[in-house]
Amino acid sequence: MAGIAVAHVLKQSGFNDFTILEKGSDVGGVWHWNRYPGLRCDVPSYGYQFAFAPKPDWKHVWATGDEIQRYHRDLIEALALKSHLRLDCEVTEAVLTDNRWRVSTASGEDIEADFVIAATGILHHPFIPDLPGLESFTGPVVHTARWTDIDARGKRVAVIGAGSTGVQVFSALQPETAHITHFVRTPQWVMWMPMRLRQPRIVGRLLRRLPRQDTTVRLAQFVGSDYLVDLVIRPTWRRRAAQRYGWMCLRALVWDKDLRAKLTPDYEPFCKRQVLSGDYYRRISKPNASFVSEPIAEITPSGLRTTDGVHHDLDAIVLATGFAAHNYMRPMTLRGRDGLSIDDAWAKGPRAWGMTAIPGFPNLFMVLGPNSPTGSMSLQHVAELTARYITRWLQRFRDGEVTTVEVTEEATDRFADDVAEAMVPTVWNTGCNSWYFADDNHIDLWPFDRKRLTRMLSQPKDDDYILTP
Ligand code: N01
Repeated sequence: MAGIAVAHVLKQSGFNDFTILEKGSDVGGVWHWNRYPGLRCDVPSYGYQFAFAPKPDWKHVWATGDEIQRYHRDLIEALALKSHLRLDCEVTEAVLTDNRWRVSTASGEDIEADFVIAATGILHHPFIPDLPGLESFTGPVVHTARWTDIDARGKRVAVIGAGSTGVQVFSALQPETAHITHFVRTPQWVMWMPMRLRQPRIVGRLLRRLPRQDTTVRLAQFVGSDYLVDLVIRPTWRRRAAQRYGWMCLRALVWDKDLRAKLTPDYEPFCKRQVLSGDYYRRISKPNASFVSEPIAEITPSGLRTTDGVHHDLDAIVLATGFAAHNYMRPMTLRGRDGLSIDDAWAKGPRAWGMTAIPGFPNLFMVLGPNSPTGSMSLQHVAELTARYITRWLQRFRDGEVTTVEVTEEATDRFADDVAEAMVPTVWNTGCNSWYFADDNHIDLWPFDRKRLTRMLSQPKDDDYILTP
C-alpha cells in the first residue's frame, strides 16, 4: 500500500527512473498476505483508499479483504505502474558505499540506487508463539497471516488470540465447526458495528457524480482521523463516552453472566487496538463455542492442555497471534554510513525522525516507519504525505543542490522526546499490553494530531539534516 503511494507521487513529480521491488507474488501488502476467512477492514471503505485514486462503488461499508486487494491490483494498471514493478523480488540487503546504495535481492541480483525508500509495512512478519509441543500436533496448524485452507466443517477447532484478527476468524469459522474454542490470554473490548452492511448502489452512483472525489475522500479521512485522534490522545468526556459504548455492547450482547465476566477486560477500551465486530459476542455464546482464558500449558499430538490440567481435543489450530510489529524492513541487512547496521542503530528499539529518516542512513527514507499513526489516522493519507516530503528532497538532489541527505541525531532525539512526552495522556498508556509497545517498552505510535503531522512533513528543514552539496 505505502509503495503504491510512493510510486504514484514519484511519477507525478516527474521521476520515472525507479523500481518497486516487491517480495510477494502480488501487490497489496497486508491485503495480499492475509487471506483468512472473515477478513474485512475495520475502517469504513470510503476512508480506506487513496484520495488520488477514489473508488466510489465499494460493495460494503466495511470492505472485505478480497475487494481491497482488488483495488490495489487495479491501481497498478490505472496509475501505469506496471513497468516499474517487480514481483517475487525480495530484497535481502541494502548497503551504502561511496554515497550509492547497493540493493541485493534473494535471486542474487545487485541494483545500484541513489536513494532507497523502505515502504515495507508494519504488520508483516507473523508472530508464532513459543508454545511447548506445537510441532507435535498431528492436525493442521495455520497462522492467519499465512493462511492455507483448512477444512473446518464438522471439526474441533482452536483459535488462539483475540485481537482484530482472532475475533474475525473465530466469528467466520464458528458456524461450520463441530466445536470451536477461543483461547484468550487477555480479553478484548469488542464494539458492535454492522460490519457486513452493504453499501447501496445508489450511494456509489451519487459519489461518482460528485465533482471533486479526491476532496471528499480526503475530507472523510480527516473527519474520521480527527475524531479518533481526539479519543485516543486526550482524556476527555468524549473518550469516556466512546468507552462507555464498549461496556454497553458487552452488557447488551452477552447475557450469560459467567461468560460476560470472563469476557470483561481489566483495562480501558481503546487501550489496545479497538476490535469491531457485528457478530463475535453472539457467536461466542453459541452452544458449539467455548471461551477459555486459562493459560495454555502445552500442545499435545491430539490437542491442547491448559494449566488447570484440562485437555482440549482438537482437529486444527488457528494461530491468530499477531505480528512481530517492530521489525519494519528487517530481516533485511541494512548498512548505512561507516557500515552502521540497522540492528545496531535500533539496539534500543526502532527510531526515526518523523516516521521517515534514520540518522546514520543517508539517502534512505521510510514510509510508515517507526511512530506511524496505525492507531489513529488514515494510513493512506500519511503514506502520501510522507511520499511528498521525501520527493522534496529528491527534487533537490535532481536539481544538483544536495548529494546526500541525512537526518541528525539531535533532530531525531528531539522528536523522540516530544513523542515520549505526548504519549503520557494517551489511552494506549493506561495499563494494557499491546503490539503498540516496542521491546524497550516505548509506544511505537503517533501521539499528535493531524495538524502537527502536516506541519512536520510539509517542508523539510535544513537544520535537521546533514547535507552534502
Ligand atoms: O494481532 P494482535 P492481530 N498465548 O497483536 C494473543 C490489524 N488488523 O493480528 O493480548 C496466547 O492484536 C494476544 O494476547 P495478549 C489491526 O491493527 C486489522 O489480531 O497479548 N495468546 C492477542 O490476543 C490489529 O490491531 C484488521 O495477551 C497469545 C493476539 O494473540 C493488528 O492488525 C483486521 C500468545 C494477538 O493480537 C494486529 O491484529 C485484522 C500466546 N503465547 C487485523 N501470543 C482490519 O480490519 C499472542 N497471543 C483492518
